[in-house]
Amino acid sequence: MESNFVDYVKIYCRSGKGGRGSMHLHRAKYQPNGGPDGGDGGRGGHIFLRANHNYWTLLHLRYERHAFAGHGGNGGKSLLHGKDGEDLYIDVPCGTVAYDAETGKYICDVTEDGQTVMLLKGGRGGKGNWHFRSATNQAPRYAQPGEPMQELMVILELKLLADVGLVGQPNAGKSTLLSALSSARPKIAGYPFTTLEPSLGIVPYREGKSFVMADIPGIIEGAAEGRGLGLRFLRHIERNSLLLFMVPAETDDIRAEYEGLLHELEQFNPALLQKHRILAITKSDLLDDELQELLRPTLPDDLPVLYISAVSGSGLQELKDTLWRELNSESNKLQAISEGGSLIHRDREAAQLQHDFTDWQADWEEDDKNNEADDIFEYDLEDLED
Ligand SMILES: Nc1nc2c(ncn2[C@@H]2O[C@H](COP(=O)(O)OP(=O)(O)OP(=O)(O)O)[C@@H](O)[C@H]2O)c(=O)[nH]1
Ligand SMILES: [Mg+2]
Repeated sequence: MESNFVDYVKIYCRSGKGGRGSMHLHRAKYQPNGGPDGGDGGRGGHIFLRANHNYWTLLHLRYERHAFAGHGGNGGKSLLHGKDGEDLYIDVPCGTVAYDAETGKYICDVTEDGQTVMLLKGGRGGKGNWHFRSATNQAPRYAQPGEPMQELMVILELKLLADVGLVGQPNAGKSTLLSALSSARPKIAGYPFTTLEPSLGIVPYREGKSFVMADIPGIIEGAAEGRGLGLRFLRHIERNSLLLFMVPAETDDIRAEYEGLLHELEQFNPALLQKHRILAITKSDLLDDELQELLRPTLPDDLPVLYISAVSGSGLQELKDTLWRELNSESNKLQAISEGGSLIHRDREAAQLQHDFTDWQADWEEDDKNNEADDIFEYDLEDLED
């Protein structure tokens, strides 16, 4: 089955080239040397990345291998200005990050609906010969070519923007909790790896307030090295400001399981350990009160720990109160501001890029062949400086 959750695409982008300036000389019946009247070329189209809250994934771009902006039109006689090339907007969900596919370098990200960032600038149009008339040369027979187009292989990667990320082994009850607290309906079942792709839910809180919770696939030992569903989804919790760890009540050694999860996160990105954490002991309906008290002293004591049951509903209000309090604590907000940059701006691993590189190379070459034909004039960039 093909997944609808697409959080990674690669697109070959090309801005438009600038239109050529015209070198037309005006001729009319009684004006044999009417002078230069060649107009300027239009500018080539830009390529923009734009956040659009109507999209939740990059699915709509899955088969979009190319993004070409329009070329600028050539200038014409009678000072006719060439038409500007059409700009192109790549619409993406909020939380999309763009990387240069060749170097892995971070380019930009868009987070707010409508936020627009230029990925590639269109070439400027060349000036027509009219600009070059002078006392010594009243009929210049040259004009500028337009600036060339620019190209870029871009990787777009979605990082979900949720306030709370659920972290737990498969079967911990993450999806059950999300469906108990929000109107999201992720699949729930009594076997590991029920959840194969992240989903988001909006959790209503008191007085019309709400926060966003992300259910991601279960994390197992070795996830950071790619075991299970691994690495691929861990990046989605890089942007959550709060992590809710979940360990089922029937686990033999709750503390060890919690520490194992911490370890996987640390392997993936040590900065994740800076985030505020809460531990929920799930399925607590399986333990009576007495047993819960008995277990207390063995639980980790450096973070808030709560017993919850998504099935009976016990502890859920207290959980929401705690999540809300932590989300709004001053230290959490300050931290979000100070570290926000370093987490999301990490460049991508060169090794992975190399692997990715080969499958689009063929495409790109093919494309080049098709487009060479109309690039016949030469550019002199120095001429183009304003
Ligand atoms: N008794 C009890 N069972 C629960 C509770 N929450 C979840 N379960 C059961 O635990 C099993 C796993 O629940 P899921 O919510 O699918 O677990 P998950 O963490 O999303 O699992 P993966 O998606 O595989 O990572 C299901 O059979 C649920 O019915 C609870 O509070 N009490
Ligand atoms: Mg699940």
